[in-house]
Amino acid sequence: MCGIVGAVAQRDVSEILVEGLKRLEYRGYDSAGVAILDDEGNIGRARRVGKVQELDNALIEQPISGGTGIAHTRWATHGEPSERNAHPHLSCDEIAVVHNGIIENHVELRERLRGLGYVFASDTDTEVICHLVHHEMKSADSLLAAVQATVKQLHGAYGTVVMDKRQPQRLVVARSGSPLVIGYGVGEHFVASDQLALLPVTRRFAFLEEGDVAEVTRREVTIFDTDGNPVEREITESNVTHDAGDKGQYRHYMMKEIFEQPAALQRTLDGRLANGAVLPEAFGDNAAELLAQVKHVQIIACGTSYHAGMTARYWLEQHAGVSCNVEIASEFRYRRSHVFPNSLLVTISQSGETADTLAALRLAKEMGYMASLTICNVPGSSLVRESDMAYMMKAGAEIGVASTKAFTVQLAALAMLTGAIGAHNGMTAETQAALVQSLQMLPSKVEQALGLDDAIAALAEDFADKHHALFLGRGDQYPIAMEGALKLKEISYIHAEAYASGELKHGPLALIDADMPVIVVAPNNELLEKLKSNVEEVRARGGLMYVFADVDAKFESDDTMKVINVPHCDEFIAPIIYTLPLQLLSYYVALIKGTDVDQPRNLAKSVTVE
Ligand code: HGA
Repeated sequence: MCGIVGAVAQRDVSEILVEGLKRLEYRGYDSAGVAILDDEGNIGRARRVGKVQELDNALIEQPISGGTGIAHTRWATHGEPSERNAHPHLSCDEIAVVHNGIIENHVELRERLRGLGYVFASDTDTEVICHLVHHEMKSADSLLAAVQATVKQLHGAYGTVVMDKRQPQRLVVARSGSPLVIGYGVGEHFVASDQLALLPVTRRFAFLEEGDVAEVTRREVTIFDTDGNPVEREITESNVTHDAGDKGQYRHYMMKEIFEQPAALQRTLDGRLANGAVLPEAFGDNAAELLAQVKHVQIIACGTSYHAGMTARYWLEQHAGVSCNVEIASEFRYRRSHVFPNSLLVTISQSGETADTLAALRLAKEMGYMASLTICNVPGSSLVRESDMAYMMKAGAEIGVASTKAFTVQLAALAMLTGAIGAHNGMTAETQAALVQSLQMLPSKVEQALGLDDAIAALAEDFADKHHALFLGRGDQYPIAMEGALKLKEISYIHAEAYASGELKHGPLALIDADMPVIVVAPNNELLEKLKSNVEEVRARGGLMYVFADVDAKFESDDTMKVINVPHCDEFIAPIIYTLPLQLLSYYVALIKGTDVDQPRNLAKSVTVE
């Protein structure tokens, strides 16, 4: 999603800005731009639709240099992706602004500003910030004061950086709903929407909190809270690594990340299982005491993380003896819901900045949940900072927009949560030990499942000319079917839907014909016979099936069905194992279709807008 980079230095900052944008590219965006204040006090601006490389080429042809600058990758929410809508936006060639988020009262502000004589050059909501700051500068005694007055008038979400040519060598930044981090250098300072953008120039960061406004100059960073009081925000030394530059032997990050899963799972399990039990400390220092009191779990997430939560509902209710609800964050936050006694709120988000999930957490905190836990891959992210407990996934940076390794690591974390909560709700020591043993086998089982690579690459050919696909699963494999369908949609643009296969006869069976491939996930579990009946329902209507099945499930390939045998595994970890062939299938189909696998159209990685 949108990326922001800013710098105030003695040296030319153009390269720092462009390199920063490149590091945020994986999030998905449609255009990029930069504005730099040169030594003569003029703002030079370049904007391009498409990749940051286009912007880079433009800057090579016509360099813009100077010591203060801001840059942006835009994922359009208001106004089509075009050069005129790309950030930075200017007001009267004096103020430049970049912004992540959505200004909800932009229509009303736009009208007011038009009345004041401002002419709008774009269709974005962002441009109102720019003119509003310009207008406030007429009565304010500093850029800081003008921005403070401006943000009071904004409704919605923003992470914004403002530059004024009349007040050189400074940036003013403000955060409400979209993350911003300040990077501390020696005699120079930086800002960004994600620390990854600034790793080449510094490792010392302070994360702005909600409502903060900060003035950043070469020598000083001064931060003010919502009420305008000066505040200190802790400066931490980051040990985050950025491996985005290296795809290794792989053609795409997505493939690299699919094959990283054994290592990512091993990392997430290391040190968190001992003596046949899950160590509650995996969820935070204070987790042992809190998890012991849980009687109900409410999971909140979006997209792939939601599917991980759906799977966990089966596990928690079956093995941990607690009730569980799972809800999409954007629904939860706008609906009236009730809190059960001793309820644990669990949020799941790869980035820890998913706007809807973060808003749902904040809302839930006011609703009286016993405690909150986040399962998250990014240390220091908003969800981690604002939750009572945090499970750090340690999956490593995930660059591909379509989530792969983050999903299976989230599932491993939720399996551990099942053990940690179950231990206090009647899960026997034997069941706990069996769960731990299954988890310990995960990395090697995943490695084995990746051995299906060639077989699935061949299978993908069948999908190249298809426009629709149906995924079926039952029980804890139903969310896996949903995740398989989502992956196929995301990267190959084939319309795919998932159903709990018992639902077939209630509607989707009407869609079955030879042009609608049906993908079935069929481990050998207690629902196998039921699933086999559903398979027969499809066969009787001339459907073509692709069945991912345990050898012992005894499916055989014939004219209407291709069977791919998935390595045998314990039932508990089967949802994780069956995810892998579906990831590989969507990857190879996308490859054949020639789509942009790592940055699929219209999508963004870290969804920081509502
Ligand atoms: N609303 C602004 C910024 C969008 C954004 O933050 N995307 O991630 C625009 O449409 O330009």
